[in-house]
Amino acid sequence: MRHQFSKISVIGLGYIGLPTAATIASRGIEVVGVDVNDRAVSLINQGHVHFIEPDLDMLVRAAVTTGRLRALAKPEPAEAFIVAVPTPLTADKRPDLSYIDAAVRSIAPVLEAGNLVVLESTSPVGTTAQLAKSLAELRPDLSFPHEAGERSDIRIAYCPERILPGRMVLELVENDRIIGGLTATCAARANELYKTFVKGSCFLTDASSAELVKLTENAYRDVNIAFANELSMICDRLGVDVWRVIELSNRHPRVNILQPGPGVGGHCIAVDPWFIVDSVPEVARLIRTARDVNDGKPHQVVAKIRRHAERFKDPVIACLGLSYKANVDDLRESPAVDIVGQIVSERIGKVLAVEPHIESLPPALAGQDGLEFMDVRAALEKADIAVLLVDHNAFRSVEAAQLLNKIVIDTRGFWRDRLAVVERPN
Ligand code: SAJ
Repeated sequence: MRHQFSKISVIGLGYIGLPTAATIASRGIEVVGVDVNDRAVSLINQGHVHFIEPDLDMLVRAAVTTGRLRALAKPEPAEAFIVAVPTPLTADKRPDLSYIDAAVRSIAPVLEAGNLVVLESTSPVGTTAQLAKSLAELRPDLSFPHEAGERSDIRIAYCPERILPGRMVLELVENDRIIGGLTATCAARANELYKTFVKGSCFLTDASSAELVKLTENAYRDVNIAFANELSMICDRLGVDVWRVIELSNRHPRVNILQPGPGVGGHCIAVDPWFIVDSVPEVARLIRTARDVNDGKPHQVVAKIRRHAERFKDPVIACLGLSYKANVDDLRESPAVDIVGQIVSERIGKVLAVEPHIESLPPALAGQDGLEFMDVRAALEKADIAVLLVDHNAFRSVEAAQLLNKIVIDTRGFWRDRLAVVERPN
């Protein structure tokens, strides 16, 4: 067994990099976090976080206070580099790997023989091999596994993150990990790194398989959510309660249907299946269709709101929740933001937007006529139509009396118990 790591660098201090960096630091290892966002670097160095995630603030504060976590704008030498930068989609739904390219260029000058580089960013199959080639071009003085095999100076592996926003701090330690090495030695070295903080099992494989495992996990969930969303549209047409149909179907020992919603958001499930579609468009037909079904759901919600709003002269519509899912402040790819944006731009009615996890409207919605940001109580007092878009715990306290005599569009089935006692004009 090689020596333990004493200094690790994490490139990218976002949703994945920051919890990873702080967790490794909590194991007594020196961690240097690198980010191009000056505000994030400065906040972290003061022991603060730049997004909300349960328990992360405490973890980061402890790591910074003990001097084990430092944030910098540029990498410095370390024994291992974990690359956790975004891999968004381009406008034509293709993977944008420019952040990985920038990370490669930033670490190349400080790489030393014996170093390990692990890519964690969700990536199309072949990206880790390409990362090795790019580093080799920038550092011809070092040998890399795609050419030198087991004798390479630099070890390179892929280890996808799998943590669920809202449970990140826990899942980072508890979840099993998949480690794909460009060689067996690369995988074994990465395994040593992850064993310093992962309590779950680490399964070793090759880099391409590990890349596809990550995409498969999220595409699988997307397809299953698409089934639930399609079912909700079928039930709407047939006048049947989708929540009850799912509840009862799930009493079958081999059926486990997920929950319909206003659409699929976030930076993972709504994005990653496209990486598979982009690689093999002629084969990935079901995965592609699931994306289309889930992307179509917000339009169906808007159509429903439009239909109900037509009954009012000047409809006031309260939209509860803007984040992409419950109890997080993350608005990325949020169907709720799309829905609110569409109602406003189509001038369906006056919109009162509520999101307890943020302080003001996001740039995509701010400053628009006919849209106000307010708390849930005020919004429900004024609204003719109440649309529940996110099942935040904060909305549990809404009482049946606050929904009385309103049109209620509950896209998550969250208020079913209250709606049973509310007189709901239809
Ligand atoms: N959603 C539904 N119905 C459901 C479940 C989810 O409509 O029954 C919606 C949510 O409201 C949200 C979207 O799907 O808009 C995605 O939410 P999520 O909780 O399913 O997943 P993410 O995007 O927060 O995190 C996923 C996780 N992947 C899997 O569960 C396979 C997480 O483990 C990954 O680490 C993460 O993607 C990632 O970073 O890839």
